[in-house]
Amino acid sequence: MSPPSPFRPLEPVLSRAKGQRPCNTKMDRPYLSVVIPAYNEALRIGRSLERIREYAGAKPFPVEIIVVDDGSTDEMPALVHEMALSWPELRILHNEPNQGKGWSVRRGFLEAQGKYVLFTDADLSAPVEETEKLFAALESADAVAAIGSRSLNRKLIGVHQPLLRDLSGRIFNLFVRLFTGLAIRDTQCGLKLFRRERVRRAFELQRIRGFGFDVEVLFLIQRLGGRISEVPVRWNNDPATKVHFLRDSIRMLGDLIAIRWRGLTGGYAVQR
Ligand SMILES: Nc1nc2c(ncn2[C@@H]2O[C@H](COP(=O)(O)OP(=O)(O)O)[C@@H](O)[C@H]2O)c(=O)[nH]1
Ligand SMILES: [Mg+2]
Repeated sequence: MSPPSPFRPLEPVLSRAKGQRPCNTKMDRPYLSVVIPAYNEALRIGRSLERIREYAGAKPFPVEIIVVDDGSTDEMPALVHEMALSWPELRILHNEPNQGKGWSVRRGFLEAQGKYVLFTDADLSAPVEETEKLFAALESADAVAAIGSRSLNRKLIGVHQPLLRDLSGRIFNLFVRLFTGLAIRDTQCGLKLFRRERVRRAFELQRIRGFGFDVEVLFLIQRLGGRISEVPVRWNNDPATKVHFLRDSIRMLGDLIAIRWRGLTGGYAVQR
């Protein structure tokens, strides 16, 4: 893969008079939508949203932020509502009750209006600034999805995942390749950028509600003829986790079997 070029907007959609302040108001159709699935993230989301606000504020285009509160029982919804009072581009959707990360990302994606949709974990283990690399890869690889990867350049990993998670991630990836034929080294990184219209169908067809959804969406994008670019990104693992290792590993293996089964039996009704 060619090295990422310095970021520049993909199209001159936002030509503005010189010196004019970038207009980042509710009136503008967003160019980028940032979808954040969040479950009981009161302790982490405030700081992450501030960082995203800084990132978005430096962009010459409108950015909307969609937090999908997945039936949280902590203070997170109230906290986000409060931040939204002074940030009109921020909104929050509520699931009642908890539906799962996959279901939440899908909901946020289908609500998003941007030409591009970024999905990021609430803890920003992959820093939001790495989105620049994803934009560059979308452009240079003529891809419809650019996905962060922790496997392509290990030197970019500052704080690693715990050994057991890292190892199980590698084994999971072998199963992903075996079951889906996806030639991707890391399907699970929580930073992914999409051209919205080009991958919309894949998200509509997505059914997996939990942590295995990334594989399904990528599988569907590929099935529908879209190109996926895998991009090495920085990663500083936040050790707090909502993942129940054993329960979720078993579920994710079940997800792979389901994807394989539906793929073989025409269960996705994919029409290219
Ligand atoms: N919507 C939703 N998001 C979840 C759920 N569990 C975790 N998440 C989100 O998924 C992202 C990654 O979770 P995290 O606990 O950091 O997982 P890890 O980094 O893989 O250990 C965060 O944005 C979480 O809020 C859930 O049940 N529903
Ligand atoms: Mg995390």
